[in-house]
Amino acid sequence: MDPMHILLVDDVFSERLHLELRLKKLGHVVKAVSSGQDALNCYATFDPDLVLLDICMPDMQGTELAQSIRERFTEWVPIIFLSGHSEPELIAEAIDKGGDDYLTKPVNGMVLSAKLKAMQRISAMRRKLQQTSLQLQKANELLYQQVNEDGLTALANRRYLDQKLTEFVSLHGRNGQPLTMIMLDVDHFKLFNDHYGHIEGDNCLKLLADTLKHKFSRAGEICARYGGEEFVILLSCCNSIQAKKECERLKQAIAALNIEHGFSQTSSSVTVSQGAITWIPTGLESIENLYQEVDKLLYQAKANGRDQYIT
Ligand code: GH3
Ligand code: MG
Ligand code: MG
Ligand code: MG
Repeated sequence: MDPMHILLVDDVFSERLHLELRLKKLGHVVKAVSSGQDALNCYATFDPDLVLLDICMPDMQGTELAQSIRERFTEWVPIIFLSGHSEPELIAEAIDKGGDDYLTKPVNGMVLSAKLKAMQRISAMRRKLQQTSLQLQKANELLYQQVNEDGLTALANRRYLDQKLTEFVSLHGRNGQPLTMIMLDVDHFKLFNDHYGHIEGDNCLKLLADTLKHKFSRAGEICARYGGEEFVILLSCCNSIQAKKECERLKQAIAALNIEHGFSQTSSSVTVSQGAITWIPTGLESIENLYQEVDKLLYQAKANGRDQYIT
């Protein structure tokens, strides 16, 4: 089995040294300290698999130190007490205060090595559990990402947008602040695909998504791929004057990308049309109605000639 990191705490130099040498002989990595405070100071960096803890010490009793370790460090590590006393009440009290086992001094060699083996088994299991829990955590994060993220653009997807819009509506319903929703749609994108191909079309959507991500990355700002070549931006605490400014900035930022679109009937580069609604939510709005409202304005922007916004 793997050697353990053993933190040995004993105030008596000769006893500490004697035990340290025996543990090292058994192949373990040992950090030997003489006080509770020293033990606490080196605990996190040494990262022990086992703590061997003398009970009678002048600065801090071993049982007190065990309690401190349990309080400060959430990860469970076995603690074995060492003591010259073998009264059942003392043993019971020590275990009650957070110890896992108890050895009477002078420590018998066979008992020590048997108990260390038992602790090694526990340590190995603990490490395995930690690994599994880490793998689970990673799998969970990946799952969360896959459930909430659009695969092509890595923007939030429709599912996440619906959830955030519901949350924002309810939050602004309580705080009385205005909420803005912008919906944008790429102009003549079918013609773009038809002439430049679907892969270039995908690249264009990614570029647009990166621009949105870059522009709206603050807390209270959400951008999502609503579907196909349509995107939605939620702006928390954004009034109608600011909303207009944001639409204009977005228009400029997309023009600055200068993505060639020789077949657009609007411009020589890729443009978007935008609809934006700003309102102070009651908290009772249906999100489907909100999408319909903003879509109506977007439709007007299209009908008016595209490459523009209606707020
Ligand atoms: P309008 O200005 O009226 O919006 O015209 P449009 O051509 O952009 O609108 P239309 O709805 O006719 O076409 C949308 C196009 O978007 C058609 C579809 O193939 C394309 N599209 C949707 N999703 C994707 C995608 O993920 N990748 C690519 N390359 N194209 C997509
Ligand atoms: Mg002592
Ligand atoms: Mg569309
Ligand atoms: Mg379009």
